[in-house]
Amino acid sequence: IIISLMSKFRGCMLGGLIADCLGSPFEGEMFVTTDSVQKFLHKQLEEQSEKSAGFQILSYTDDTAMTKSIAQSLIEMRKFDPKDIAKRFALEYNKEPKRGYGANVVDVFAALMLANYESPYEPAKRQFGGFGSYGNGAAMRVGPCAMYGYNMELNKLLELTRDSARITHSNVYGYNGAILQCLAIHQALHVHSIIRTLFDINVYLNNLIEKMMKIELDSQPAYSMMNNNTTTTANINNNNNSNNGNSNNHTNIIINNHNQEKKIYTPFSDKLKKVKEILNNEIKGNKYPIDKIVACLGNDVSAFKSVPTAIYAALKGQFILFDSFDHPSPIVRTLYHSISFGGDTDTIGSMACSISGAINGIESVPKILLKHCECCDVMEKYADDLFRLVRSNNSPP
Ligand code: R7I
Ligand code: MG
Ligand code: MG
Ligand code: MG
Repeated sequence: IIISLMSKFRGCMLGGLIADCLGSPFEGEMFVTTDSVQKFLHKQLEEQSEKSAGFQILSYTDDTAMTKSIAQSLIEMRKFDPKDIAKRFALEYNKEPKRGYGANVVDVFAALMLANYESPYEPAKRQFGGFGSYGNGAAMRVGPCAMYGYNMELNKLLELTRDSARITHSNVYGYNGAILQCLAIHQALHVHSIIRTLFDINVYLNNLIEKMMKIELDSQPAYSMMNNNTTTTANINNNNNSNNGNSNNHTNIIINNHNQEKKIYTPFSDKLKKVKEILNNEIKGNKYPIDKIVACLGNDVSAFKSVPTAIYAALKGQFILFDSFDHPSPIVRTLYHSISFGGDTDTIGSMACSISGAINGIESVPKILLKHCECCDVMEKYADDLFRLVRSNNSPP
Protein backbone atom coordinates (compact mmCIF):
# COMPACT_ATOMS: atom_id res chain seq x y z
CA ILE A 1 0.00 0.00 0.00
CA ILE A 2 1.45 3.35 -1.04
CA ILE A 3 0.00 6.40 0.68
CA SER A 4 0.19 9.74 -1.12
CA LEU A 5 2.13 12.57 0.47
CA MET A 6 -0.96 14.78 0.52
CA SER A 7 -2.81 12.08 2.43
CA LYS A 8 0.09 11.89 4.90
CA PHE A 9 0.04 15.66 5.47
CA ARG A 10 -3.71 15.53 6.11
CA GLY A 11 -3.34 12.47 8.34
CA CYS A 12 -0.68 14.21 10.38
CA MET A 13 -2.63 17.44 10.86
CA LEU A 14 -6.02 15.83 11.49
CA GLY A 15 -4.57 13.01 13.56
CA GLY A 16 -3.19 15.66 15.90
CA LEU A 17 -6.55 17.42 15.99
CA ILE A 18 -8.74 14.39 16.78
CA ALA A 19 -6.50 13.29 19.63
CA ASP A 20 -6.35 16.78 21.11
CA CYS A 21 -10.16 17.02 21.05
CA LEU A 22 -10.84 13.43 22.17
CA GLY A 23 -7.94 13.27 24.62
CA SER A 24 -8.67 16.47 26.48
CA PRO A 25 -11.67 15.19 28.51
CA PHE A 26 -9.17 12.86 30.23
CA GLU A 27 -6.31 15.36 30.66
CA GLY A 28 -4.90 15.39 34.18
CA GLU A 29 -6.58 12.16 35.29
CA MET A 30 -3.89 10.02 36.84
CA PHE A 31 -5.80 6.75 36.83
CA VAL A 32 -7.78 6.28 33.67
CA THR A 33 -9.39 2.85 33.38
CA THR A 34 -9.24 1.04 30.05
CA ASP A 35 -12.99 0.38 30.43
CA SER A 36 -13.77 4.10 30.53
CA VAL A 37 -11.58 4.80 27.48
CA GLN A 38 -13.19 1.97 25.52
CA LYS A 39 -16.66 3.17 26.39
CA PHE A 40 -15.79 6.74 25.41
CA LEU A 41 -14.23 5.73 22.08
CA HIS A 42 -17.08 3.37 21.19
CA LYS A 43 -19.50 6.23 21.77
CA GLN A 44 -17.53 8.62 19.55
CA LEU A 45 -17.16 5.96 16.83
CA GLU A 46 -20.87 5.13 16.78
CA GLU A 47 -22.34 6.08 13.43
CA GLN A 48 -24.93 8.73 14.15
CA SER A 49 -26.13 11.89 12.51
CA GLU A 50 -24.45 15.12 13.52
CA LYS A 51 -27.97 16.49 13.88
CA SER A 52 -29.07 13.84 16.35
CA ALA A 53 -29.58 14.97 19.92
CA GLY A 54 -26.53 14.53 22.08
CA PHE A 55 -24.00 14.42 19.23
CA GLN A 56 -20.89 15.77 20.88
CA ILE A 57 -18.60 18.36 19.29
CA LEU A 58 -15.39 18.45 21.28
CA SER A 59 -13.29 21.60 21.57
CA TYR A 60 -9.62 21.68 20.72
CA THR A 61 -7.10 22.99 23.26
CA ASP A 62 -3.84 24.97 23.27
CA ASP A 63 -2.10 22.11 21.42
CA THR A 64 -4.17 22.79 18.31
CA ALA A 65 -4.36 26.57 18.85
CA MET A 66 -0.56 26.82 18.72
CA THR A 67 -0.25 24.33 15.86
CA LYS A 68 -2.67 26.52 13.90
CA SER A 69 -0.58 29.63 14.55
CA ILE A 70 2.59 27.98 13.25
CA ALA A 71 0.79 26.58 10.21
CA GLN A 72 -0.80 29.95 9.38
CA SER A 73 2.51 31.75 9.71
CA LEU A 74 4.48 29.34 7.51
CA ILE A 75 1.73 29.43 4.87
CA GLU A 76 1.25 33.20 4.81
CA MET A 77 4.89 34.28 5.21
CA ARG A 78 6.21 31.43 3.03
CA LYS A 79 9.20 31.26 5.37
CA PHE A 80 9.99 30.76 9.05
CA ASP A 81 9.46 34.12 10.76
CA PRO A 82 9.83 33.90 14.57
CA LYS A 83 8.41 37.38 15.23
CA ASP A 84 5.31 36.61 13.20
CA ILE A 85 4.84 33.30 15.04
CA ALA A 86 5.32 34.98 18.43
CA LYS A 87 2.68 37.55 17.51
CA ARG A 88 0.20 34.90 16.40
CA PHE A 89 0.73 32.90 19.62
CA ALA A 90 0.08 35.96 21.78
CA LEU A 91 -2.92 37.26 19.80
CA GLU A 92 -4.50 33.82 19.66
CA TYR A 93 -4.05 33.44 23.41
CA ASN A 94 -5.58 36.86 24.06
CA LYS A 95 -8.52 36.04 21.84
CA GLU A 96 -9.21 32.67 23.49
CA PRO A 97 -7.31 32.33 26.76
CA LYS A 98 -9.39 29.41 28.02
CA ARG A 99 -7.91 26.71 25.83
CA GLY A 100 -6.04 25.02 28.69
CA TYR A 101 -2.61 26.58 28.18
CA GLY A 102 0.35 25.58 30.34
CA ALA A 103 0.43 27.46 33.63
CA ASN A 104 3.64 29.39 32.92
CA VAL A 105 3.77 29.83 29.16
CA VAL A 106 1.13 32.55 29.39
CA ASP A 107 3.74 34.83 31.01
CA VAL A 108 5.79 34.54 27.82
CA PHE A 109 2.86 35.71 25.70
CA ALA A 110 2.41 38.79 27.91
CA ALA A 111 6.12 39.67 27.75
CA LEU A 112 6.27 39.14 23.98
CA MET A 113 3.33 41.47 23.51
CA LEU A 114 4.74 44.08 25.87
CA ALA A 115 7.99 44.19 23.87
CA ASN A 116 6.04 44.38 20.60
CA TYR A 117 7.56 41.05 19.49
CA GLU A 118 11.07 42.49 19.23
CA SER A 119 13.62 39.86 20.34
CA PRO A 120 11.13 36.98 20.23
CA TYR A 121 13.48 34.57 22.04
CA GLU A 122 14.13 36.75 25.09
CA PRO A 123 10.96 36.34 27.22
CA ALA A 124 11.18 32.52 27.15
CA LYS A 125 14.69 32.66 28.61
CA ARG A 126 13.36 34.26 31.78
CA GLN A 127 11.02 31.33 32.59
CA PHE A 128 11.73 29.14 35.62
CA GLY A 129 14.43 31.27 37.17
CA GLY A 130 16.33 31.63 33.90
CA PHE A 131 16.43 27.93 33.01
CA GLY A 132 13.53 28.06 30.60
CA SER A 133 10.56 25.70 30.36
CA TYR A 134 10.98 21.99 29.72
CA GLY A 135 7.23 21.54 29.24
CA ASN A 136 5.96 19.69 26.16
CA GLY A 137 4.32 22.85 24.78
CA ALA A 138 6.89 23.27 22.00
CA ALA A 139 6.77 19.59 20.99
CA MET A 140 2.96 19.49 20.81
CA ARG A 141 2.79 22.13 18.02
CA VAL A 142 5.65 20.99 15.81
CA GLY A 143 3.69 19.16 13.08
CA PRO A 144 3.64 22.07 10.60
CA CYS A 145 7.44 22.44 10.91
CA ALA A 146 7.91 18.76 10.01
CA MET A 147 5.64 19.18 6.99
CA TYR A 148 7.11 22.51 5.87
CA GLY A 149 10.59 20.99 6.26
CA TYR A 150 9.72 17.82 4.32
CA ASN A 151 12.49 18.42 1.75
CA MET A 152 14.87 20.34 3.99
CA GLU A 153 18.39 19.34 4.72
CA LEU A 154 18.51 17.82 8.24
CA ASN A 155 20.54 20.62 9.83
CA LYS A 156 18.20 23.27 8.45
CA LEU A 157 15.18 21.39 9.75
CA LEU A 158 16.76 21.06 13.20
CA GLU A 159 17.54 24.78 13.30
CA LEU A 160 14.03 25.79 12.25
CA THR A 161 12.45 23.44 14.77
CA ARG A 162 14.71 24.53 17.61
CA ASP A 163 13.94 28.18 16.86
CA SER A 164 10.19 27.52 16.65
CA ALA A 165 10.45 25.96 20.11
CA ARG A 166 12.67 28.64 21.66
CA ILE A 167 9.94 31.28 21.26
CA THR A 168 8.39 29.76 24.41
CA HIS A 169 10.72 26.96 25.54
CA SER A 170 14.40 27.87 25.96
CA ASN A 171 15.31 24.89 28.16
CA VAL A 172 17.36 22.32 26.22
CA TYR A 173 14.90 19.58 27.22
CA GLY A 174 12.01 21.71 26.01
CA TYR A 175 13.43 22.32 22.54
CA ASN A 176 15.06 18.90 22.18
CA GLY A 177 11.65 17.40 22.88
CA ALA A 178 10.27 19.46 20.00
CA ILE A 179 13.12 18.29 17.79
CA LEU A 180 12.46 14.63 18.63
CA GLN A 181 8.73 14.98 17.90
CA CYS A 182 9.54 16.77 14.63
CA LEU A 183 11.97 14.03 13.58
CA ALA A 184 9.42 11.36 14.48
CA ILE A 185 6.84 13.00 12.18
CA HIS A 186 9.40 13.79 9.49
CA GLN A 187 10.52 10.16 9.33
CA ALA A 188 6.90 9.04 9.31
CA LEU A 189 6.17 11.29 6.32
CA HIS A 190 9.14 9.77 4.52
CA VAL A 191 8.13 6.14 5.20
CA HIS A 192 6.48 5.06 1.96
CA SER A 193 4.64 2.00 3.10
CA ILE A 194 2.87 1.14 6.31
CA ILE A 195 4.84 -0.15 9.28
CA ARG A 196 3.85 -3.76 9.80
CA THR A 197 6.81 -5.76 11.07
CA LEU A 198 9.23 -5.76 13.96
CA PHE A 199 11.92 -5.07 11.39
CA ASP A 200 10.15 -1.88 10.23
CA ILE A 201 9.81 -0.69 13.83
CA ASN A 202 13.48 -1.25 14.55
CA VAL A 203 14.63 0.54 11.39
CA TYR A 204 12.42 3.50 12.31
CA LEU A 205 13.60 3.62 15.93
CA ASN A 206 17.28 3.04 15.14
CA ASN A 207 17.21 6.01 12.78
CA LEU A 208 15.58 8.16 15.41
CA ILE A 209 17.95 7.04 18.18
CA GLU A 210 21.00 7.71 16.03
CA LYS A 211 19.90 11.26 15.14
CA MET A 212 18.75 12.08 18.67
CA MET A 213 21.92 10.78 20.29
CA LYS A 214 24.02 13.12 18.20
CA ILE A 215 21.71 16.08 18.91
CA GLU A 216 21.78 15.43 22.65
CA LEU A 217 25.55 15.03 22.78
CA ASP A 218 25.89 18.34 20.93
CA SER A 219 23.57 20.18 23.32
CA GLN A 220 24.56 19.30 26.85
CA PRO A 221 22.87 21.61 29.37
CA ALA A 222 24.89 24.05 31.44
CA TYR A 223 22.83 22.84 34.35
CA SER A 224 20.69 19.77 34.51
CA MET A 225 17.67 19.22 36.68
CA MET A 226 18.50 15.53 36.28
CA ASN A 227 21.36 16.18 38.69
CA ASN A 228 21.12 18.08 41.95
CA ASN A 229 24.86 18.60 42.11
CA THR A 230 25.46 21.75 40.07
CA THR A 231 29.15 22.16 40.87
CA THR A 232 30.38 19.46 38.52
CA THR A 233 28.36 20.78 35.60
CA ALA A 234 29.11 24.46 36.01
CA ASN A 235 31.98 24.69 33.54
CA ILE A 236 30.43 23.18 30.48
CA ASN A 237 31.01 24.90 27.20
CA ASN A 238 27.64 24.82 25.51
CA ASN A 239 28.80 25.94 22.10
CA ASN A 240 30.49 22.74 21.09
CA ASN A 241 28.68 22.31 17.78
CA SER A 242 32.02 22.50 15.99
CA ASN A 243 33.63 20.17 18.49
CA ASN A 244 33.17 16.79 16.89
CA GLY A 245 35.19 15.17 19.64
CA ASN A 246 32.19 15.11 21.91
CA SER A 247 29.59 14.04 19.43
CA ASN A 248 31.31 10.75 18.66
CA ASN A 249 31.96 9.97 22.28
CA HIS A 250 29.37 7.42 23.31
CA THR A 251 30.56 6.93 26.85
CA ASN A 252 28.59 8.38 29.72
CA ILE A 253 31.36 10.12 31.58
CA ILE A 254 33.81 12.64 30.25
CA ILE A 255 36.45 14.63 32.10
CA ASN A 256 36.32 18.42 31.89
CA ASN A 257 39.13 20.94 32.20
CA HIS A 258 39.09 20.73 35.94
CA ASN A 259 39.43 16.96 35.96
CA GLN A 260 35.97 16.65 37.38
CA GLU A 261 33.77 13.87 36.15
CA LYS A 262 30.94 15.25 34.09
CA LYS A 263 27.84 13.23 33.40
CA ILE A 264 26.44 13.25 29.89
CA TYR A 265 22.66 13.59 29.76
CA THR A 266 20.79 11.94 26.91
CA PRO A 267 17.29 11.52 28.35
CA PHE A 268 15.51 11.37 25.00
CA SER A 269 17.78 8.74 23.43
CA ASP A 270 17.71 6.75 26.66
CA LYS A 271 13.90 6.75 26.61
CA LEU A 272 13.85 5.79 22.92
CA LYS A 273 15.97 2.75 23.73
CA LYS A 274 13.41 1.76 26.36
CA VAL A 275 10.63 2.24 23.81
CA LYS A 276 12.47 -0.12 21.49
CA GLU A 277 13.00 -2.72 24.20
CA ILE A 278 9.38 -2.67 25.36
CA LEU A 279 7.96 -2.83 21.82
CA ASN A 280 10.26 -5.67 20.80
CA ASN A 281 9.20 -7.64 23.88
CA GLU A 282 5.52 -6.89 23.37
CA ILE A 283 5.50 -7.85 19.72
CA LYS A 284 7.16 -11.13 20.71
CA GLY A 285 4.24 -11.77 23.09
CA ASN A 286 5.43 -10.44 26.45
CA LYS A 287 2.93 -8.37 28.40
CA TYR A 288 3.51 -5.09 30.18
CA PRO A 289 0.85 -3.59 32.46
CA ILE A 290 0.03 0.06 31.73
CA ASP A 291 1.36 1.32 35.08
CA LYS A 292 4.73 -0.23 34.33
CA ILE A 293 4.90 1.50 30.95
CA VAL A 294 3.89 4.81 32.52
CA ALA A 295 6.50 4.39 35.27
CA CYS A 296 9.13 3.76 32.63
CA LEU A 297 8.24 6.33 29.95
CA GLY A 298 6.16 8.94 31.82
CA ASN A 299 2.84 10.66 31.10
CA ASP A 300 3.27 14.23 32.34
CA VAL A 301 3.67 17.74 30.88
CA SER A 302 7.46 17.61 30.69
CA ALA A 303 8.82 16.94 27.21
CA PHE A 304 11.05 14.06 28.29
CA LYS A 305 8.14 12.29 29.98
CA SER A 306 5.71 12.65 27.10
CA VAL A 307 7.39 12.78 23.67
CA PRO A 308 8.95 9.27 23.87
CA THR A 309 5.64 8.02 25.31
CA ALA A 310 3.82 9.43 22.28
CA ILE A 311 6.27 7.75 19.90
CA TYR A 312 5.70 4.49 21.74
CA ALA A 313 1.90 4.84 21.42
CA ALA A 314 2.18 5.68 17.72
CA LEU A 315 4.30 2.60 16.97
CA LYS A 316 2.37 0.24 19.22
CA GLY A 317 -0.86 1.26 17.49
CA GLN A 318 0.49 -0.11 14.20
CA PHE A 319 0.01 -3.62 15.62
CA ILE A 320 -2.85 -5.63 17.00
CA LEU A 321 -1.61 -6.92 20.34
CA PHE A 322 -3.31 -8.60 23.29
CA ASP A 323 -4.16 -5.25 24.90
CA SER A 324 -5.16 -3.40 21.71
CA PHE A 325 -8.44 -1.58 21.25
CA ASP A 326 -10.53 -3.60 18.84
CA HIS A 327 -10.56 -1.35 15.79
CA PRO A 328 -9.06 -1.82 12.30
CA SER A 329 -7.45 1.63 12.20
CA PRO A 330 -3.94 2.07 13.64
CA ILE A 331 -4.65 5.69 14.56
CA VAL A 332 -7.65 4.69 16.69
CA ARG A 333 -5.54 2.06 18.46
CA THR A 334 -2.87 4.71 19.03
CA LEU A 335 -5.43 7.13 20.44
CA TYR A 336 -6.69 4.41 22.79
CA HIS A 337 -3.19 3.70 24.14
CA SER A 338 -2.42 7.41 24.55
CA ILE A 339 -5.54 8.09 26.60
CA SER A 340 -5.11 4.92 28.66
CA PHE A 341 -1.79 6.20 30.03
CA GLY A 342 -3.64 9.03 31.79
CA GLY A 343 -1.89 12.29 32.68
CA ASP A 344 -1.29 14.59 29.73
CA THR A 345 -3.70 12.71 27.46
CA ASP A 346 -4.52 15.46 24.96
CA THR A 347 -0.88 16.23 24.29
CA ILE A 348 0.49 12.68 24.27
CA GLY A 349 -2.47 11.73 22.09
CA SER A 350 -2.06 14.55 19.62
CA MET A 351 1.68 13.97 19.28
CA ALA A 352 1.14 10.20 18.89
CA CYS A 353 -1.70 10.50 16.40
CA SER A 354 0.10 13.08 14.26
CA ILE A 355 2.91 10.53 13.87
CA SER A 356 0.42 7.74 13.17
CA GLY A 357 -1.46 9.91 10.67
CA ALA A 358 1.81 10.77 8.94
CA ILE A 359 2.54 7.05 8.54
CA ASN A 360 -0.91 5.85 7.50
CA GLY A 361 -2.51 8.85 5.85
CA ILE A 362 -5.94 10.44 6.16
CA GLU A 363 -7.64 7.19 5.06
CA SER A 364 -6.76 5.82 8.51
CA VAL A 365 -8.76 8.55 10.28
CA PRO A 366 -12.43 7.53 10.70
CA LYS A 367 -14.64 10.29 9.26
CA ILE A 368 -17.00 10.05 12.19
CA LEU A 369 -14.20 11.05 14.57
CA LEU A 370 -13.47 14.16 12.51
CA LYS A 371 -17.10 15.19 12.81
CA HIS A 372 -16.71 15.28 16.58
CA CYS A 373 -13.90 17.84 16.33
CA GLU A 374 -14.11 21.60 16.25
CA CYS A 375 -12.22 23.11 13.35
CA CYS A 376 -11.45 20.02 11.26
CA ASP A 377 -12.12 21.76 7.91
CA VAL A 378 -9.64 24.53 8.67
CA MET A 379 -6.97 22.06 9.77
CA GLU A 380 -7.42 20.06 6.56
CA LYS A 381 -6.99 23.26 4.54
CA TYR A 382 -3.73 24.05 6.36
CA ALA A 383 -2.43 20.56 5.58
CA ASP A 384 -3.24 21.09 1.89
CA ASP A 385 -1.70 24.58 1.87
CA LEU A 386 1.51 23.24 3.42
CA PHE A 387 1.54 20.42 0.89
CA ARG A 388 1.26 22.90 -2.01
CA LEU A 389 3.94 25.10 -0.46
CA VAL A 390 6.36 22.18 -0.20
CA ARG A 391 5.53 21.20 -3.79
CA SER A 392 6.09 24.71 -5.16
CA ASN A 393 9.30 25.27 -3.21
CA ASN A 394 10.60 22.09 -4.70
CA SER A 395 9.70 22.72 -8.32
CA PRO A 396 11.99 24.70 -10.63
CA PRO A 397 11.03 28.40 -11.12
O1 R7I B 1 4.93 23.54 28.00
P1 R7I B 1 3.67 24.29 28.07
O2 R7I B 1 3.21 25.02 26.87
O3 R7I B 1 2.51 23.32 28.56
C1 R7I B 1 1.92 22.42 27.68
C2 R7I B 1 0.91 21.58 28.42
C3 R7I B 1 0.17 20.63 27.55
O4 R7I B 1 -0.24 19.53 28.32
C4 R7I B 1 -1.05 21.40 27.12
O5 R7I B 1 -2.12 20.55 26.78
C5 R7I B 1 -1.35 22.28 28.32
O6 R7I B 1 -2.23 21.69 29.22
O7 R7I B 1 -0.09 22.45 28.98
O8 R7I B 1 3.63 25.33 29.27
P2 R7I B 1 4.68 25.66 30.43
O9 R7I B 1 3.90 26.48 31.39
O10 R7I B 1 5.93 26.22 29.88
O11 R7I B 1 5.04 24.24 31.08
C6 R7I B 1 4.03 23.41 31.60
C7 R7I B 1 4.35 22.99 33.03
O12 R7I B 1 5.54 22.21 33.06
C8 R7I B 1 4.66 24.15 33.95
O13 R7I B 1 3.49 24.81 34.38
C9 R7I B 1 5.42 23.46 35.06
O14 R7I B 1 4.54 22.77 35.93
C10 R7I B 1 6.22 22.41 34.29
N1 R7I B 1 7.60 22.91 34.00
C11 R7I B 1 8.56 23.09 34.90
N2 R7I B 1 8.55 22.90 36.24
C12 R7I B 1 9.69 23.17 36.91
N3 R7I B 1 10.82 23.62 36.29
C13 R7I B 1 8.10 23.26 32.81
N4 R7I B 1 9.38 23.69 32.93
C14 R7I B 1 9.70 23.57 34.22
C15 R7I B 1 10.90 23.85 34.95
O15 R7I B 1 11.96 24.25 34.45
MG1 MG C 1 -3.89 21.05 25.66
MG1 MG D 1 -4.15 21.74 30.05
MG1 MG E 1 -1.95 18.58 27.50
